[in-house]
Amino acid sequence: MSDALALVEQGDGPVATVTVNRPAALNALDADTLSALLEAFTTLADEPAVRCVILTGAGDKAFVAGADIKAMAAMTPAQAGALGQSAHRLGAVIAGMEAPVIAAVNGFALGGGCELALACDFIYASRTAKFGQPEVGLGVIPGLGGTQLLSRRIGLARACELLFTGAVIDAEEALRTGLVNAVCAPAELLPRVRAVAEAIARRAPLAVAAAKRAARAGAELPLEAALELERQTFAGLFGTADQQEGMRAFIEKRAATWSRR
Ligand code: CO8
Repeated sequence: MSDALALVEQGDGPVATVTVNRPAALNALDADTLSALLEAFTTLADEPAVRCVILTGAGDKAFVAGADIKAMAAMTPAQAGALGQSAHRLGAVIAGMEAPVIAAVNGFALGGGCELALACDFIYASRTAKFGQPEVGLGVIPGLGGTQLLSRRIGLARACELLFTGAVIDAEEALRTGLVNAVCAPAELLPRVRAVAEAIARRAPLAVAAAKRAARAGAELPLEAALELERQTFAGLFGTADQQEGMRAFIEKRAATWSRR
């Protein structure tokens, strides 16, 4: 395996896989790993041929075991602020890119690792996965969006319990709370996520991008404004070549061929 901190595999297909690659440190995020991830996602966001991205961790033990505690131990507030800024920038790139991003959580997703998974559009987990925000046990709080994203995913009270206790939950509990969409046997995780990613990649590109935009932006708006955003986005797709092709293909009982126009 290459020694790049963020491995990107794409081949000729529409699905790219990004692997956080620091297995000796359970894929903990230091500044270099964050930069490598930021560069990988920024590049993928600019590639229209990429229709869905899978994010996972190298090895069979961890997705990401958090921010690198050894690197953070001596940080000043200014250095921590800079780290938090690149962490938030990474979350913003994942949220803002057209292609959906699926986290395939194959082990520990703790602290920044749980947050990185939450920054993705949705999460599939291996039965061995463990989730938690243990930061309060280290004298800090989450810094990659966890104080905000966790409550949006599982509700404020459940999020507060995890944030205040630092408790670690297993994949089944993560499934029950809605933190993850599905739990699979370890060997089935990547094939299953790949099948979901390929199903997404077969759908109309502009429509998938519009659905992601409307769902994500709308979730931050009052309902009326969110529905207005939906109306505009829905109407804006009419007249596109893909809307015409998609509906014609249905009527003619054939598969659609998308042109991304
Ligand atoms: N940082 C640095 N090194 C780590 C980390 C980490 N988060 N996690 C594991 N490692 C290293 C260990 O130090 C060890 O290295 P070495 O062999 O050199 O001692 C190696 O990975 C293997 O780990 P363990 O021997 O500890 O493996 P175990 O199976 O015994 O335990 C655990 C696995 C339970 C996951 C354990 O490693 C652990 O508790 N890790 C720390 C988990 C944690 O507290 N994470 C939260 C960190 S704080 C945070 O994430 C703040 C988010 C800020 C976001 C903004 C920036 C991105």
